[in-house]
Amino acid sequence: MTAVDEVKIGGMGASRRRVEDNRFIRGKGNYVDDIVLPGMLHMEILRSPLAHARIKSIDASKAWAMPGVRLVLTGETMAARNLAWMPTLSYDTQAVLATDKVRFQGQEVACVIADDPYIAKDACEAIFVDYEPLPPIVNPMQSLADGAPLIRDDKENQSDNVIYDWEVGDREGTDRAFAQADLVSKIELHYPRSHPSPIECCGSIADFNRSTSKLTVYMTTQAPHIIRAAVALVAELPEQMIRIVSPDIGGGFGNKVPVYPGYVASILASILLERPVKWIEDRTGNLISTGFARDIYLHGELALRKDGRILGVRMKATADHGAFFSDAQPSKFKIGLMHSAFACYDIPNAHLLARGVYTNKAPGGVAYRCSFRVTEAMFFQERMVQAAADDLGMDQAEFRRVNFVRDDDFPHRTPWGFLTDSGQYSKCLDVGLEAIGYQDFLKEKEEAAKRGRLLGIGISTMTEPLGAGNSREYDILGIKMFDSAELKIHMTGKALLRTGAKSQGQGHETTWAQIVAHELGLPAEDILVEEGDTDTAPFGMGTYASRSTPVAGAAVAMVSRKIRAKARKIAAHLLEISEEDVEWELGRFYVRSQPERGVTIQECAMAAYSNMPDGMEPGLENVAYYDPPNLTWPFACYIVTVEVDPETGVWDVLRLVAVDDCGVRINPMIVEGQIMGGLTEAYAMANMQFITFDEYGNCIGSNFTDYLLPTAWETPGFELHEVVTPCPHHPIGAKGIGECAAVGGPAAFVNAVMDALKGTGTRNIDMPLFPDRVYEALQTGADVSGAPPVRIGEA
Ligand code: MCN
Ligand code: CUM
Repeated sequence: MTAVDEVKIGGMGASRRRVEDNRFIRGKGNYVDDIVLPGMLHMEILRSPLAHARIKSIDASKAWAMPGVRLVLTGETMAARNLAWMPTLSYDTQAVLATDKVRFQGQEVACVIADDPYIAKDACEAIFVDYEPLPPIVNPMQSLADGAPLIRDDKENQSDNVIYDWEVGDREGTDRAFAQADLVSKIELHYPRSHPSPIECCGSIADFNRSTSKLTVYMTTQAPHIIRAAVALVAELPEQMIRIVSPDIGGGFGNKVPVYPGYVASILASILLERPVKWIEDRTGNLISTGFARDIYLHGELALRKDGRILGVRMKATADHGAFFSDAQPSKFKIGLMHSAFACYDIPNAHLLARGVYTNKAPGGVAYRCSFRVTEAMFFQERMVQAAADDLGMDQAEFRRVNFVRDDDFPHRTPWGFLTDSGQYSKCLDVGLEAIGYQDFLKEKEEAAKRGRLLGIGISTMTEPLGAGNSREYDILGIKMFDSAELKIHMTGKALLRTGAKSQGQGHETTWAQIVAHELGLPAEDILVEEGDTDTAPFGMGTYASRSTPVAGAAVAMVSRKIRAKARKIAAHLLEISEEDVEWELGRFYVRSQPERGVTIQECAMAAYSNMPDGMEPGLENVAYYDPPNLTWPFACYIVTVEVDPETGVWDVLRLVAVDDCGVRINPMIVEGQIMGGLTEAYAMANMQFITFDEYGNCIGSNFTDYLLPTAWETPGFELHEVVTPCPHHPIGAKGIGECAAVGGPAAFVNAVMDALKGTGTRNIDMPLFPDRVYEALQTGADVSGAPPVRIGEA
């Protein structure tokens, strides 16, 4: 007998087809809106049309009088139960339903619960709110100006619109580095707001059962256990009486991490009415009120030596958080992991100064395919790097290579204190340059220029921190960041695996089974994976920051090893030898001196229930909680070539080469899918996705005719390559991949267009690089800002 063939059983490295697609491609997914409970009522939200206004009064009498209306909730109703405000994940407060003022367009003002959603919607429109308009603020410059109206006058010690001032790094050392520099390269950048816009909007069905006192909430959440804890603490309900179920999720991308007013209101409504209450957000509601990301202004400086070495980096970031500071991020860090910027470069000195401000916009800064502000960090980094190479007159690939952390330099401590542990940065760059035909393209570009054609090449290289925690450094509201897996091997050798993560489309049902197959030799198809129900799943922090593979995936490997350790004892018993004489090969234990005498893992499973050794606890199941020693640090190199039409400013992608190193790949096909999805989003952000605010605070881009999602038609082709540097501390050597391409991609597109415009004087065009912006740059040779307009005059 020989060991089972790992690829055949769908183990690690197999491009196993996604098991979840059996239901998804048949239209049989089970999303929140698919769930119908007996006696279920429907909730709609009335939102503010104004960005900043005092609420003088709310008259809901007409709504109450409409047939089929069961309940109208306003700020006043909520306040009576101490629920008008809720804590955010960043130690701020957020209005559930407005009481005093509205602070952004789209803010939740009232909720109607009725027999059907149409009645609820009509009744919302019958509510009369008397607003007294106040001057709206749509950008931080305005917000910080003298005499700016105070947005958060609800907060006791708040006398201006500043949320935080935060600093990290060595200010003096960095100043010294700048004093010694041959050249200082400076650039002003704005990473505009963007929106995750998952296909399924947010929603919840709260079902409070008075007779059992149990509250069940089906909801679109990426982190069910955190929600359970939040409900227990905020609503003061006993935790064992709360069950959060996150069924199939139609994409999350970070949109479904925070706690939204709609969830809270539906829960209260169900408790008051003792009936299930469903809230399903519409598209505009999703786009204008939930999940905004980015919106950071940067003044960046690099201290450079003539030979190309970076001596120091200075970043001054101003983050526009909108009306409430509700970022989901580790507590210690005010501007997320912005200070992970430049981690792939060997830089002795760095200093980051960050300021967060309130504006009259929806809460922003919620991560969108971004491990806590890492998308902004890497975008700024790579835009600064390209500008610096240009300022030095140095080749942009060479400039990167000169400054990369070398392969023999790990573990490497970054100037902002992160520890990176592995990578082959130059190799990835080489693979990319080779694939794109770098030298040939430079020649082609020169030739084309002679004929008035504008070609450009953009590079983006970065390592990013994926997989929070470890628990020493990472917590959210004090809850330490680790994760879990529970594995139950049934008598017949089939298994049930549950984790504390929660897939939103990433394919966990497929890949987790592959890890078990790799560890135990059970066929992947024999392992059922379940996530998302707090009554059954082990406690975990959920899925975001590409933490599932680094943390929950590691727990899957560890729990499998616990099972294997017990199975080994059973094997020794079955083979009637001592445990020391038992050897393991995939799927089978055997006698060391007699390899043909062995028992399969399935035989051990049967024995665990029918023939266990004396004194052994029956059964074959276990749970593992995994607290990673470090983050994982995947690396990526994205290279884009473009042609810009000088007459129109339109730019087309010629080629896109991606080289990703996410360590060992569990399922290469799924990894490639993640990369392609991320590159598509990166392209959308760079090229077409525009969601902003006019001077009155009206959200522009509140529907899919204005906020564009790229289809296969617009999206360029991708050429994917891989390099594998196993993660030294992860049990199976894997690093996260879920966000890399969305994080590193945007700068490659912008750098390519800016490279085509080199010599015009323009140093930056803010995303999205619309043709009119590119055209303006070509005409003026100046930078083109995409910041929302400052309002002239009074309200
Ligand atoms: N994987 C692998 N080998 C690796 C790393 C990952 O096979 N070395 C597989 C994993 O097992 C998993 C997938 O790739 O099936 C992504 O894994 P990972 O990098 O661990 O990321 P998460 O599962 O934690 O997913 C989160 C990440 C985030 S934060 C956003 S945002 C995002 C993303 O995933 N949202 C997505 N990709 C998404 N993809 C879909 N379809 N939908 C979303 O909402
Ligand atoms: Cu950062 S968006 Mo994802 O972490 O869910």
